[in-house]
Amino acid sequence: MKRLIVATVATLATLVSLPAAAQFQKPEDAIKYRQSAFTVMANHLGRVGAMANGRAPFDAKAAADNAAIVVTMSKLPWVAFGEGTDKGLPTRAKPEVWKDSAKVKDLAGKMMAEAEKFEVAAKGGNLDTIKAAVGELGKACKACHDDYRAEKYSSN
Ligand code: ASC
Repeated sequence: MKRLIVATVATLATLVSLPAAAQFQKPEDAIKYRQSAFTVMANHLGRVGAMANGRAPFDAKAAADNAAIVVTMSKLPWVAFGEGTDKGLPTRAKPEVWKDSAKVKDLAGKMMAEAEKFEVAAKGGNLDTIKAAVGELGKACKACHDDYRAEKYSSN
């Protein structure tokens, strides 16, 4: 019991004292984390995208719920692009991500802002407005992918 308490306190102390960027024990943990966040974000955006292009019936409540998830997820990947996380698992993040970090930060900020606007649109319940917001958010995703995401996964 005492050992468990010591171990728990030690773990908590590490979590509290490390900066956010150091919350990952290994580069592969960071890569897995950011890929997971993007995967979940894309999935929930895709559900509304399907309503926007008529592949799924429009469901205003589901659109708003999915948009809220997109906003939450949009905030998560960035901390997992710390120094040294360019390698460790196959990744599509180009080396330029770490060279142009100010640009990437700017693009990430724009994407998060479009995600917020998308949520406002989704809560409004008007399909045409939602379609436009999905389009703008998609453009903000693409703006980063164009320069910073490779076609293929690295083999490291
Ligand atoms: C999505 C998704 C992306 C972006 C991108 C926009 O729904 O999964 O990666 O939008 O395709 O061009």
